[in-house]
Amino acid sequence: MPRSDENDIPRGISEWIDSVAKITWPDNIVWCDGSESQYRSLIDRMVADGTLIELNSEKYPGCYLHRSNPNDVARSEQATYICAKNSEDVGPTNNWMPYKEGRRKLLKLFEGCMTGRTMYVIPYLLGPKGSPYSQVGVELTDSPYVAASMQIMTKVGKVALERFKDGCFVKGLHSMGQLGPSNRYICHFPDDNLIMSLNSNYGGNALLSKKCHALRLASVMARNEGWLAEHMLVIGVEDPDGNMTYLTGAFPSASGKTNLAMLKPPESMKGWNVWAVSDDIAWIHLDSEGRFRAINPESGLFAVAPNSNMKTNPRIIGAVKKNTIFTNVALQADKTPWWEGMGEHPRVLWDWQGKVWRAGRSSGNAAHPNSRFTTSIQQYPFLSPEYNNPYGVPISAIIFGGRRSDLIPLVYESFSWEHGVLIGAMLRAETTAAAAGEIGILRNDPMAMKPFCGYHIADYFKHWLSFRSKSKKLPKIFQINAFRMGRDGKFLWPGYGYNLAILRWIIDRCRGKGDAVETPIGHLPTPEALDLTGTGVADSTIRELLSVDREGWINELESSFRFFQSLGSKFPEELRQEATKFENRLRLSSVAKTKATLTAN
Ligand code: OXD
Ligand code: MN
Repeated sequence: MPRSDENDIPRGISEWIDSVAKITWPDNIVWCDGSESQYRSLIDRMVADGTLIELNSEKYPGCYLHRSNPNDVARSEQATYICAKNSEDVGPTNNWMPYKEGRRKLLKLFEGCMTGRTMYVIPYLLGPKGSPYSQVGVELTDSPYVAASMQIMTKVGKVALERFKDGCFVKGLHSMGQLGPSNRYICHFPDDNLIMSLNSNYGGNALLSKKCHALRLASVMARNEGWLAEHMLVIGVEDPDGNMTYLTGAFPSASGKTNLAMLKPPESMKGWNVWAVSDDIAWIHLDSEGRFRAINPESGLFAVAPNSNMKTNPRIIGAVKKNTIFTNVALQADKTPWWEGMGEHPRVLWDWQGKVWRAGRSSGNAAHPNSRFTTSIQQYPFLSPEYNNPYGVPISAIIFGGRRSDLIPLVYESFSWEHGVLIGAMLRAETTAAAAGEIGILRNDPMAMKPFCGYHIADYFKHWLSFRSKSKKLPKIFQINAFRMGRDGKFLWPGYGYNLAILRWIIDRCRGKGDAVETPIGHLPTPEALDLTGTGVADSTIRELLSVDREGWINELESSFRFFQSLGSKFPEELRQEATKFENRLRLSSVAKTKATLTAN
């Protein structure tokens, strides 16, 4: 058994490491202590063997480029399984592998897979130090890229072991294997708090703290213990008087969540600011007064690079210019990173696979559309001062969103908690490059959790509904859509910094202000209730953005009914009734009435 610098390695952990070493046969075992010197030696080793390329040390100090195996550049949803005893525990939105089969199959595949390699032991803490909501995990991996990235994404070493008190920790076993698509598995065993991941080095498949622990396994724990583990950003919006309102937002992968979390207010909204608590994941607990309080379990950002620029996310551009691991971006001659949407396309550069890319001669993207940067969240200059609050921040509103080129208005508010849950359950969004597969396909992604809910999604809806009886201070629920397009295929809304206009209306509504009209889908802002200064959005455009297409919504609801039907008998009756109420509202209203209501205001 390896010894770490810590004297007392809890028994449960050392026994587990021994048992894994017996199966995987690593040449040696290295304990990760989270120290700067160890991070350095991991990096040096990877630079020496070509796993990392050092970037321009003057312009990008402490930054490196990693190029993945080309078949391993996104989350592999096809290869992701929940290994529970019954398929009914897992539901139709997950791949199921029977528990025993999963254990047997994976243990066999892991046999001897670390021969000739080092096994890194990574004890990590998710959440603020000293928080009752934080959790400990231990990832065992033969990937130095994973070991170094985990040090950015979580709190590694002593801080985790100190928190380990009751014998409870999440076990993560990862091996690069042959890094091939065959026999690639990302398996979750909720009954054992165990994750086994093989043959991928991609962040979402291999940094087991992230999607596997903080969402899939944590969602199961949250259901059992009465809290929520969500695919949500968390922000604090500060008004010109210094009042802070905290909001969470669930958006499918690569739908602008990071940009919204890092929104820079436009010139026209002086005195406002947005502080990031989380860009991807929120753990939400009810406090003793019945308020939702959210923490960010993560310590780093693993975000999409393409299209990040001074317009879309000016606040991150400077922050990733030091101590950052870039994955699958393109490389310029001066050894600085480049990606589509960064600015002018250099005439010659190396693409994400290391091939020469020449303007006029090469086709395709130079950077992979899902290329990423991994950076400590501490480097982000507008990190909320409450980021480390062990009890989290009090949430006033939950926002659902996603890429929808049609139908969904710029913003609207639900009538009630149950109606808000229905809006989340009905969420559909266009697929993005974050997961392997076709891009731009509209799919059901309830609460942006389709790939991340570790149990039956119908039970998950039930769990959301259960909060109604637990608190009278639940957040208001909204849906937003900054991606609606006009007939010419152009976005109707300028987005980015101007999304603050949407957030301000949401905050107004939370404070009992903000003019609205009642429509069958919910409360929509009147055009005058939105601060459109500087947006350049014409009156007719804002009316289009706030219009309700009754026929389109009836079709949307029909499609949702089909989806709900596919979830089987576990689908909660309460939600079915809510959907029927919605249908009745739509059918009883006429297009004319809806339009009249909107234009009357
Ligand atoms: C992510 C994702 O990487 O959602 O955050 O895929
Ligand atoms: Mn995500």
